[in-house]
Amino acid sequence: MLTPDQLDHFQENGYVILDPVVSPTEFEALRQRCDDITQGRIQHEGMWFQKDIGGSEYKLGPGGKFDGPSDNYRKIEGWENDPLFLQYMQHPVFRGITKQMMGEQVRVYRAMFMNKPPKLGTVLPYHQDGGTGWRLSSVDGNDFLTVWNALDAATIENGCVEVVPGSHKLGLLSERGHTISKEHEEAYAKTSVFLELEIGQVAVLHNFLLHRSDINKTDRSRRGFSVCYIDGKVHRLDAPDHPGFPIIFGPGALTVEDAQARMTA
Ligand SMILES: O=C(O)CCC(=O)C(=O)O
Repeated sequence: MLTPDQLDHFQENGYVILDPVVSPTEFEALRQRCDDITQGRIQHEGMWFQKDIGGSEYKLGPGGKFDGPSDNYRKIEGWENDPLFLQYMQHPVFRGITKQMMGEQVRVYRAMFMNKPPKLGTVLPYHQDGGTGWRLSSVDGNDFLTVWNALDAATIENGCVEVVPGSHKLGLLSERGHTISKEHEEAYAKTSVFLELEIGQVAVLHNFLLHRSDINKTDRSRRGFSVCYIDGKVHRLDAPDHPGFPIIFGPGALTVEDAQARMTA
């Protein structure tokens, strides 16, 4: 659970930074697992890969199945299929925070690796997470949380996440798509904070918080692992009866044992 001070910071600013929730050795195993996946030594059904094409414009390459060993993947989704990452996502700290914010049953909208490869990286413009912009039934900040974990040290130079404190109070600006308009950016993104994080640190973001990230000007990668936890009741707007997203906490939740069994099958 967030402490009262952390909760105050979150409510006032729309984000809060946490110290690592696992030991350096356990976190190193996650970093190693990332390498195993980007290099194809471990592969899971249900993962989605996109390479980085780099640049200061928001232009993205195609995505799809594993596309060969590479340090230049920009985004990889589907980490709930990996037992080690699933175990991390189900850490009691995240269980506590999501219970505090949303309740008993929590689903995972997406669990993704976001990378700014050395001397590459693509600008990600200011945007909000979730809401009707993502065709989700979520309407307020009590049903959706983004938890961003620093797999590498994140700095201004290598393209750390940048946020506009307090902007979550504006509510949902992006009705369609998830980036905001130039007018909104000029009006609301005047003061920002760079979330420079040490390896293993965690940023908990309100879904309406305006955030962005830049290219990587260094020769060190900037890898992050970002999990969007949603209230179990949130559904796709266009498919209200669809069972929706995998359950991560509560009855019927994914289990590490099942993920492990699929891996060794
Ligand atoms: O990793 C980044 O640069 C941005 C990630 C992001 O926007 C998110 O996790 O919601």
